[in-house]
Amino acid sequence: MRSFIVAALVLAPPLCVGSVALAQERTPSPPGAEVYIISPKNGAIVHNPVRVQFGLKGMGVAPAGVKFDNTGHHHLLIDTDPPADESVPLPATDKIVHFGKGQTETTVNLSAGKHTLQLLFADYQHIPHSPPVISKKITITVKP
Ligand SMILES: [Cu+2]
Repeated sequence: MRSFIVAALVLAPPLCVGSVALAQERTPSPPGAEVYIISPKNGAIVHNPVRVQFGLKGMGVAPAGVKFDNTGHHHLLIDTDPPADESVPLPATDKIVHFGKGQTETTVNLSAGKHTLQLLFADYQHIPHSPPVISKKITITVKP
């Protein structure tokens, strides 16, 4: 019992420090880091399933949960803008798709018509780096 209390006291301070640091310090991205959509190209007319290939320069891919300098994992933004608050973990929605296993491509099925695609890289906790590593937004047209 006594040792349990001691352990709790020892553990408590680092947890507090960690949560404060989380709110203030984002994982830095190295200068020149770049994420981009290899394919499809901006303006492409495509059919389902749409194969999307992710490009990355100056950083490495690591699975979510694995903390390693200058790494992160891809997020595909479909028909949406990046969240305004980039200091919190990205939500997982139909429009913000996480590739936490370290995938570098995917296939999506989209309704016929125009769609936008954009890649946002984020750290092991799904929080965008500082400065954020984000691709240009491309527009594609999906044929019925
Ligand atoms: Cu993620």
